[in-house]
Amino acid sequence: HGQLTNLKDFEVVEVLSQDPLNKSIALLGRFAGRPDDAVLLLARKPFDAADLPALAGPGLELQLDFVNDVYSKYVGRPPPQHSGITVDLVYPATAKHVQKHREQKRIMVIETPELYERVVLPYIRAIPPARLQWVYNILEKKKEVERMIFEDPDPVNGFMLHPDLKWDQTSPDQLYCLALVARRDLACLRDLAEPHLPLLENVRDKGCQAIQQRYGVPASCLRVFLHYQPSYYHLHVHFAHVALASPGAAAGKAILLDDVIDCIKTCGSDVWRRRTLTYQLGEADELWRLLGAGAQGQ
Ligand code: M7G
Repeated sequence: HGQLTNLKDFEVVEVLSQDPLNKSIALLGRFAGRPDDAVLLLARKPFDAADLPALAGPGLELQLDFVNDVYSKYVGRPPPQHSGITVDLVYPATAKHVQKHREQKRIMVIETPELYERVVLPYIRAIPPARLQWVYNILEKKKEVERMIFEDPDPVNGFMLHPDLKWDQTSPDQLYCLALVARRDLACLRDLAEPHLPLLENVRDKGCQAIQQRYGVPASCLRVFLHYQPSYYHLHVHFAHVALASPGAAAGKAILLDDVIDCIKTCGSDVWRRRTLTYQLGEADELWRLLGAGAQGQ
């Protein structure tokens, strides 16, 4: 699909989830006359201090709600250039995309090395490579080229750093960037061992440096982590501002890159293969069924 200028043909089929705190909503919909599903994510943008003179000034139209003593409340209508919302569209969306955004019961699962070898590894290997197309598009400089923050082209220890889809790049205290490693043979945390230490340290050090240079956010303000389980099995590292409290930064999902590195150094090269890993899964996740998560005692 190409570029849209409006959503006139979009029909909402279902509200998948809502997050009043993050002021966001996920919708399932279709475009008139087309059979494919679309996932549409809408979110209110955070305030940008640079917009304030225009926003908290003559441009803001006020409609009174009430006045009581020194307290008053209004509904404000900002000028159009400051009332933008972020709109993320996945189209055509697979059942997997829909399921990922649908409100669902969550459960903690305990993955032993045996479960990993027997259930999770075959699951990862069976994922169609097409699901990583967006990653390869970035690595081959076919997409998001002008968004690139940094590149280390080394085929073994190299990586590319981009703003994450989740971040609209307005406020540095919402910073969220993503490092995609250049090599394609590492799927996830379980694959990491001693030979990968130079890669991991390179991503951490040069990634932090590039973010400091571009956005002025120092390494001490960055939460640098991997996901287990990730959604995409091409090794990547999340760089999020430490002030961001997103579910993706929570225990049971995020593992700090420094801990990944230190664990290999202190516990041995194959530690991430030997460890039992506990993490959260959504009920709609394919792995939930494969791991017999319902049968794990919940
Ligand atoms: P993950 O740990 O595999 O899964 O992270 P999660 O989505 O459950 O966290 C993948 C990361 O890649 C997420 O932070 C996404 O927001 C980000 N991401 C996903 N896509 C499809 C894109 C994309 O097309 N471009 C960019 N820049 N980031 C993406």
